[in-house]
Amino acid sequence: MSKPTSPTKPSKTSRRTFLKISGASIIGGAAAYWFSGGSNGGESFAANLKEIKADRIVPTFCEICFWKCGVLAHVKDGKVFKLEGNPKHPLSNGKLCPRGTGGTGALYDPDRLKTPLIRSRVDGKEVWKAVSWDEALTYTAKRLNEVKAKHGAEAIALYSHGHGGAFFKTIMKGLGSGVMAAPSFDQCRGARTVGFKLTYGRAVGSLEQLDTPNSKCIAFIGSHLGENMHNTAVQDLSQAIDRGASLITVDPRFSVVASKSKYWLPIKPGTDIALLLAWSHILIEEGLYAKDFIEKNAHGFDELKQYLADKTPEWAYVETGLDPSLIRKSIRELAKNAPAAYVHPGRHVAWYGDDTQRSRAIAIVNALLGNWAKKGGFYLGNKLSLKAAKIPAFPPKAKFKSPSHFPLANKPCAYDVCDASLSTKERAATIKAWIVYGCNIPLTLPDTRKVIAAMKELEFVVAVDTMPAEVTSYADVVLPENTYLERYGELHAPLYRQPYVAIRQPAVKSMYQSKPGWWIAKSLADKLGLGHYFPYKDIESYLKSRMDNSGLSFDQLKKDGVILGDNLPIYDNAAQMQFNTPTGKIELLSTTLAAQKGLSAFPQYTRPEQVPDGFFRLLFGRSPVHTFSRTTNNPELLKVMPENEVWLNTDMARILGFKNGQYVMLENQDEVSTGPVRVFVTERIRQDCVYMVHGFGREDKRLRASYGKGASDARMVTRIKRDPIMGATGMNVNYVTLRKVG
Ligand SMILES: Nc1nc2c(c(=O)[nH]1)N[C@H]1C(S)=C(S)[C@@H](COP(=O)(O)OP(=O)(O)OC[C@H]3O[C@@H](n4cnc5c(=O)[nH]c(N)nc54)[C@H](O)[C@@H]3O)O[C@H]1N2
Ligand SMILES: Nc1nc2c(c(=O)[nH]1)N[C@H]1C(S)=C(S)[C@@H](COP(=O)(O)OP(=O)(O)OC[C@H]3O[C@@H](n4cnc5c(=O)[nH]c(N)nc54)[C@H](O)[C@@H]3O)O[C@H]1N2
Ligand code: SF4
Ligand SMILES: [Mo]
Repeated sequence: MSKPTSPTKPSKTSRRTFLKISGASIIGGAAAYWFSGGSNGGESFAANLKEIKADRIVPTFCEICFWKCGVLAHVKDGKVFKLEGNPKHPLSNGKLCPRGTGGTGALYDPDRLKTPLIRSRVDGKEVWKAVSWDEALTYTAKRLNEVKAKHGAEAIALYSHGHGGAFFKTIMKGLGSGVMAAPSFDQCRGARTVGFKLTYGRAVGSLEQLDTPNSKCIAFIGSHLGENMHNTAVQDLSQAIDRGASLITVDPRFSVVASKSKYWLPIKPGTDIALLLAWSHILIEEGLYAKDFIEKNAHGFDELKQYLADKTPEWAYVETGLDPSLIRKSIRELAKNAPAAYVHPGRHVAWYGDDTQRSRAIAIVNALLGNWAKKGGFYLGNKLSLKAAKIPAFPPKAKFKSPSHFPLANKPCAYDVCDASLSTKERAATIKAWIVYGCNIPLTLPDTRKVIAAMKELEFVVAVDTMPAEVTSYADVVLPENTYLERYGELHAPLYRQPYVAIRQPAVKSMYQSKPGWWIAKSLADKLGLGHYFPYKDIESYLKSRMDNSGLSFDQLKKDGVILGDNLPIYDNAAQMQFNTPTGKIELLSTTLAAQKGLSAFPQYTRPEQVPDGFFRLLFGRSPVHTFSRTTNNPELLKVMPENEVWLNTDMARILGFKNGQYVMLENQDEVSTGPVRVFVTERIRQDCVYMVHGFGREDKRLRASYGKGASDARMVTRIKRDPIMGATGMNVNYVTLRKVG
């Protein structure tokens, strides 16, 4: 294939206005960026807001994604009419992202779950029966206790994602089951955690410890910040750009951040390790690496140098399709600005099955740049240590017996839990019941077909959700949680640049029969005979006691939504230069991996499988106005982006006869299909791949606003490549064709 067109250099003005996040006007602003790329048209709901005076303004934090920005909910006549960023909260600084602003759509979505439901049989037909909470919880407890009695506690698995999961983990610990899985591990950032732990002895946290506002040069490897809309990360990047930082974007697609970059490297998908090794090679060969820093802090430099000797840019060119001069220029740009320069570690890294080693390769380039605990590089952050509540000791946890073995998977892989729930010719299922909290498993795990088969085989499934999401369709019991705007939740005190504690508290009363997660978990625990693990009357008294015991004011927290801790040093701190690795150094050479049979001490590059003729590699990512399937029925956000599209290179569209806006079906290598979905014809993607936003192609008819809109990338992910180190499910290994419809 020929090389994609090179990016035009962004104008000064377009750089300056890069994704500025403002208060209520945000939808128009961000949408303009997104839609200038040619996606669906949209209108600003925020622009319609009249000057209404609130009866009260309630500080809380957002749950439209997992970043947890501080929100001010403006309430009038018992209704939330506006959400704004809390100026006191360090994650929002008075601003929300477009999705956060549209959080009222989650609250007032007419399709919400309204009552507890039990799957029942009437005249031989399966129906949902609306039941009381008492009936639903009594039944759930009975079924879970039956499974435990028959198969042991380890036959019960929990899937959770989101802040409320903690309450359900308490139930699991009380039951004595250690089978607690989350898609944020093997479908998301687990490989990054393990890769950085192997190299630096610590993970890059959920709030990535990147000193972006002070950075002079940043390289993004497929991290599409700006479409990936983590509020503070985007605000920080906007500041860096204002200060003249140069950006480098490595992406097969001309992403929003690529359009703001000095260099775009339109890499052949799946070849990033080759580029990263060549970058490291150049740093060493040209003597551009941080010599003193490496000498003092790193282990295995000489071996690395030797390993990289033949990993030249010319070698990488053959693999990546990237011009050697572009490879040289881009790494010299990073080196010139180091240590105030970094390669972004990414977040969703479950791509090609080489994910831990790719994360290690990123960690190694950063080590060579000497940016650890440096201004403009990685900072290490601090957190407030809040006192935990006193509860009785838990029984010993029965461990998950995974059907697969990954030496450094430090928690159960979500995929393996599903695998263990499904009998095969060789083995019987060992997992018999699921508790699912806030995860839409059929769209989240690879191979929807397998998830559905597992859910059908399970003896019991209870789903706690706000929406009639696909996962609820296969459950026995559905428990309607209220939205974050109707409930209290656990305190939030993360590791960050500035330590703080934030509160989630209700802005309005619970709607319908929905209940807060803490209440559901506590009431279920009572029925299971585990009530002693929730030794409080209500959550307010629990939160107050935690704050009191930590010497912090609960009243002030309720009033401001957040309390800041002391600003401690975050750079050049001796304590931060201690590395919790076997050698006590930054392990360029991983002694842990070297000791494992079949694993390699350095990141090894393997050429990805060739895309079969007539197919495109399927890539996927985020839209600034949606979060996975969480928001694709949100009436406010649907106004801005009602369906997803499939990006197809202009030349390929011409050759194959596809027109912009035309609807097609997607079919993959396993003859699974999804759609119809609109084609977006663009020069902004390589010829060998197509791209779509995850979360659309909804399949439950109860989701009236989104049912059948767009296509499901999840349906196309029928193949995976596992990371041999920690089990990440590489999902970018599927191929699709486009079939004309109508
Ligand atoms: N094909 C494909 N698969 C992917 C990805 C991809 O891009 N493509 N991305 C991967 C990544 S990075 C991640 S992190 C995971 C995300 O995986 P999930 O967290 O499972 O993502 P969602 O689809 O948002 O599912 C969230 C569910 O929670 C429900 N929900 C929303 N708010 C609440 C609430 O307040 N309480 C409760 N109880 N439920 C709530 C929603 O209705 C929805 O059913 O998916 C991974 N899987
Ligand atoms: N608006 C919004 N923001 C979000 C989320 C959301 O749902 N909505 N979800 C949040 C979550 S949980 C996560 S994990 C992050 C995910 O966001 P990111 O960490 O940014 O990661 P991905 O979604 O994997 O990245 C997709 C990008 O990688 C490119 N890509 C695909 N294959 C390759 C390749 O082989 N090499 C390179 N170099 N690039 C490639 C794609 O073209 C695309 O631009 O976003 C977070 N932010
Ligand atoms: S980044 Fe956006 S959606 Fe996520 S918590 Fe913040 S405001 Fe909410
Ligand atoms: Mo994620």
